[in-house]
Amino acid sequence: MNTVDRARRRFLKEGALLAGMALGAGGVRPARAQSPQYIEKGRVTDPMTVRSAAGGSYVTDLRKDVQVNPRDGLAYGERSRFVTSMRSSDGVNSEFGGESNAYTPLQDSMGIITPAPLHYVSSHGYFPPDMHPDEYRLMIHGMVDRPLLFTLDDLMRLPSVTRIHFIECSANKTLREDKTVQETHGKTACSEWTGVPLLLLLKEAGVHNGAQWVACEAFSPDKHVMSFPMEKAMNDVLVAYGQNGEPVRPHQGYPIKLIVPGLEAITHVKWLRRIKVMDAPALSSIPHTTGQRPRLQLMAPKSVITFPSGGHQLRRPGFYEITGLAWSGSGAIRKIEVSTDGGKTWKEAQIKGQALPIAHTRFGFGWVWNGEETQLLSRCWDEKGQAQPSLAEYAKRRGLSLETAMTEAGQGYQTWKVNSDGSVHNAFVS
Ligand SMILES: Nc1nc2c(c(=O)[nH]1)N[C@H]1C(S)=C(S)[C@@H](COP(=O)(O)O)O[C@H]1N2
Ligand SMILES: [Mo]
Repeated sequence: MNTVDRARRRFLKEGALLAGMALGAGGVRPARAQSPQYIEKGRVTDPMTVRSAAGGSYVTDLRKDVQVNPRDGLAYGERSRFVTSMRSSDGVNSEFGGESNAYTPLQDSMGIITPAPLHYVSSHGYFPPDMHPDEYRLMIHGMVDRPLLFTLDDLMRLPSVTRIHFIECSANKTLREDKTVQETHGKTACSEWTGVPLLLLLKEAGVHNGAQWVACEAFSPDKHVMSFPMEKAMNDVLVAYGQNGEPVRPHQGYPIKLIVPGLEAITHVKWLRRIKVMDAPALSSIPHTTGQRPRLQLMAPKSVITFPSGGHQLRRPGFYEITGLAWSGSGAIRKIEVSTDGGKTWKEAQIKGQALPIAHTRFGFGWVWNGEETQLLSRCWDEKGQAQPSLAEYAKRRGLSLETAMTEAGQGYQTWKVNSDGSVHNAFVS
């Protein structure tokens, strides 16, 4: 028996679980199986007719330089009009006039890459600066032998690396009133970043002995400055110009975003213009945050079920693949467990695709919903053996009340309550 047969057999054996999907209570009986059809000028034809009617004309033109009408969605692809997933916002930051925060719609996410137009945005209320790439300069100075100035072209000529990393704002936390996973966890996203290792630029500049820190500054009006130790700078930091196969988007820091893998997202300076090598951390220049100290926090292991999650509606009992994301600032995710009974029992989930270091990791878990009220939650471990703490564990460790632990750190296992009517709600965290 070949693998296809085996897979088919397994599928048929498990088919009983799936039966409820097509024909179960409330299910719509599918129409008689039909061969694929194309609709042409309002007439239904079969594919052969369409092909012969077209007379093969679409392969006769060998030119490929014809201008595309920018309005027909072909020049820069648009998604189907039936796909409506969008960032949500928590309103306008009156101090600076821009939107405060925009959240990733994780409830619709697939795989591990967040499309750039859906990547969450946190810009402390500022609109993205609109700089022509020819005017861009990156300065490396301070305790170095040779202060350097790079144009964007200079940076793009250097040996590049491409890596997939998540970023997460340390304010990514569940509030009781949050309804969807976009609201509870939408301040994280994961992209494929392309850029120059900071290590390479620092080596070129020649770092002095005794230099312990780098301070990285933006050219946005807030002059966002963040410091982190030389050890990190010489390790895996990326001066990124690429995001998911195209230039970094304006909201993410065009033309350059600093990627500091695993550190809280506030250190990932957008619109980067200056890196100063120092013997002490620079004080943060953001007056409206508490960040007057250098920020070095590696993001703790975290996981969340993205389907089903708050706002989803299960239409009938039967088989569902529970799916979600897990990540850690310290390395790769090793294990994810899911509970479908409010945390009484746990079973290991399946890692879908690869578990990459400091990247969102997709998990799946086959579940047969019996139609009764229950609670779904997940927890994870990373390759360093660190566990995602439950809220109680976290509170105990820090000597906090559960409520304070939650508002302070956004820790705990996100819990989704499934009602017997199939509606799914935020049950806060366990
Ligand atoms: N220049 C600049 N960089 C910045 C910020 C900012 O306001 N200005 N916000 C920081 C914070 S708090 C976060 S969470 C991340 C968000 O990155 P994103 O908007 O690309 O998701 O950018 C960081 N880098
Ligand atoms: Mo943030």
